[in-house]
Amino acid sequence: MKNRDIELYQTMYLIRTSEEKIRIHYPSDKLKTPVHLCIGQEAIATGAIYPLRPEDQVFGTYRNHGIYLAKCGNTDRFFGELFGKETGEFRGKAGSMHLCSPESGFMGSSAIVGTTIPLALGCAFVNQQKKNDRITAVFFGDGAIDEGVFWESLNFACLKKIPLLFICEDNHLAIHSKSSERQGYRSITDIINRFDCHVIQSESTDPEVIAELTTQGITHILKNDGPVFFHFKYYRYLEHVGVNEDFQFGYRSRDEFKHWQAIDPVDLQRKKLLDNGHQETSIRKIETEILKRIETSILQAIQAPFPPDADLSKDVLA
Ligand SMILES: Cc1ncc(C[n+]2csc(CCOP(=O)(O)OP(=O)(O)O)c2C)c(N)n1
Ligand SMILES: [Mg+2]
Repeated sequence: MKNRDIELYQTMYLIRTSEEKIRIHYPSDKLKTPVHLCIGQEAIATGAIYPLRPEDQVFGTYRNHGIYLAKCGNTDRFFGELFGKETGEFRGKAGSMHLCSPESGFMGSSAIVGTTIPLALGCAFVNQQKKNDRITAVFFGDGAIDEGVFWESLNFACLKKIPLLFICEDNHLAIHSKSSERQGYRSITDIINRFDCHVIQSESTDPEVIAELTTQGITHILKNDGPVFFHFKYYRYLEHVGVNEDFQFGYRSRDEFKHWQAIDPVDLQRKKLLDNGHQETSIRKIETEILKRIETSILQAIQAPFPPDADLSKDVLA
């Protein structure tokens, strides 16, 4: 893993810059989809997906841009989908909230909280039956823990030692509701530790730390020791859905944000690259290449045709 520091930075820079571009284009109404941005959260998808192999599988939520870009990285199909075009991953029908790319191992995402957890469980169960050593990871927010299906899935996974990584991305918010207003317990990890489940927790915004912890989880799974629950904390920089800051609504304060901004994952990793001896010019070169790639994909998406009207009811179950 000689270039791990730079590879992780490239992925995080790709995610951050793609979303910053979405912020610019969103008000034009050309993006035909609501967006739930993951700015501030990049280290988790980047670090957790890094040790996975191409054949390993991931599931996500509507806040999935980081997962898509870390696992599939196809900016042409990514922006094509967001702009609702024929060139999109699902020819414009999935939008941001249902992005996935099964051939790259991104198996599904959904707007309905908690729903991909049992799908991931089923997928991991198949892998276990086939003894194919594939790993499945499911990303979900702290709000999904409020859903019964999370507990049913966790219970079954522990009982049957299912090779599944439960990755909880905890921003302590479900839209505007804080965990303390929703949860009748203090520590989720204390509770899950009572299950036959390996628990790993971190507040780190360093993708190398997340990658190390995920590697530990994978090792646990490959020994057939059952599922792993990761509790990763982060801070959502922007509003729940949309592209703006929302500190004016009073449900959270800018002071809280400042603490997390000081440990911003992208900035930290860039500083680390310089400390590790990478030259400023070579970092800039990488950034410029990624930026160009994103701009080209956006331009292509804007120019691409919409799917024909006749396709409206194609691939739709009714
Ligand atoms: C089953 C279900 N209940 C309620 C909603 C409305 N809803 C949409 S997003 C959301 C918050 C989920 O929070 P969390 O899982 O922590 O994810 P985050 O947005 O913080 O990433 C809720 C309640 C929904 N989409 N699905
Ligand atoms: Mg949340």
